[in-house]
Amino acid sequence: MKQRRLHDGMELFRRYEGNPILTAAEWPYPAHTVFNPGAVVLEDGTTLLLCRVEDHRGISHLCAARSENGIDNWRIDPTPTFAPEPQCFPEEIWGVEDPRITFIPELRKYAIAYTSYSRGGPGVSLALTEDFKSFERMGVVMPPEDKDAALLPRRFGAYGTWVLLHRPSTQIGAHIWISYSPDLRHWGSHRLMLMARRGAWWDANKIGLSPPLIETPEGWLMVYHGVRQTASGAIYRQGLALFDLEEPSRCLLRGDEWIFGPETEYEIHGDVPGAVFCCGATIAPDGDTLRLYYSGADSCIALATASIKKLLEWLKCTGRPPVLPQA
Ligand code: BMA
Repeated sequence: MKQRRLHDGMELFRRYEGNPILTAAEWPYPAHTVFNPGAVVLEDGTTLLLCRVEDHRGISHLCAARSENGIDNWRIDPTPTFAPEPQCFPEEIWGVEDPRITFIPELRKYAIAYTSYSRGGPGVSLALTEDFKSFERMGVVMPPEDKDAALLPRRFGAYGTWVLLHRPSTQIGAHIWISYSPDLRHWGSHRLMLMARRGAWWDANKIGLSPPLIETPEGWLMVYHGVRQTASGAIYRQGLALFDLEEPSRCLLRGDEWIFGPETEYEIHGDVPGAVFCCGATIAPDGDTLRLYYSGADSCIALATASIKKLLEWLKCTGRPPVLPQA
């Protein structure tokens, strides 16, 4: 029985009983849906969610919600915190979406990698902030079609290069790539990091990063989403992989089964039924509880928690090094 529990990935995450934790109904101004928040714990212990808010035109902006305990009593900014600025940044003409936040100790700033929805499709843009009030936009760092990006928090290797994960859509499918930069502006040395599987798999053809990578003593823990196309639409589920601490492009282990998928009413009914999608996670004060802030059906924000130790145990028990890409 014990063995069975350890191998059952679906038991790793526990949904907060008060889900959903944030919906458009709580918003201080008119909003169609709120979802896909970036998440971070600020220096004073406050949890900040930078939520994607879709307005009644279908255009998204970002709005900050803050809570002392990361669970309830959210204080929501009274007006949009980070709105598209297409006059100066034409790539934001159809909105800004899906922020992933990384605190960069060297800069003493938060880096936000977000989707800028341009006429050419979704691309990746970067912005820096110290306080989530004023923002320094760096513009497009990965041209369309590319999304699901996040920075790692420090430089790597002898040349001290910054590292960005992202998900371009190419002729060979939608896989997770890794790219390097000397200055956060110019990116190169692009390479495949994790490939979508093929055929009947839950993560066939299209995968993408969920929250930014989580640093653990065993390696960088990746929660990623896989998209299964079915006759009645796509199913978005979450899976796990582990990467080398010093060489984050090197995958050590990948789980075969998904560990979190749509089940509840608020995950199955909404604008995109059957999508559990995630851009942000934090670690609770106990140092082990991962708090995944995710979207139910692209319509609301919910919370699920898991022990990082147990996620790693599960990966070590059931995961395997990935098969190299086929030529
Ligand atoms: C992805 C992104 C997300 C969205 C998800 C599910 O491709 O567009 O913004 O939440 O699909 O619809």
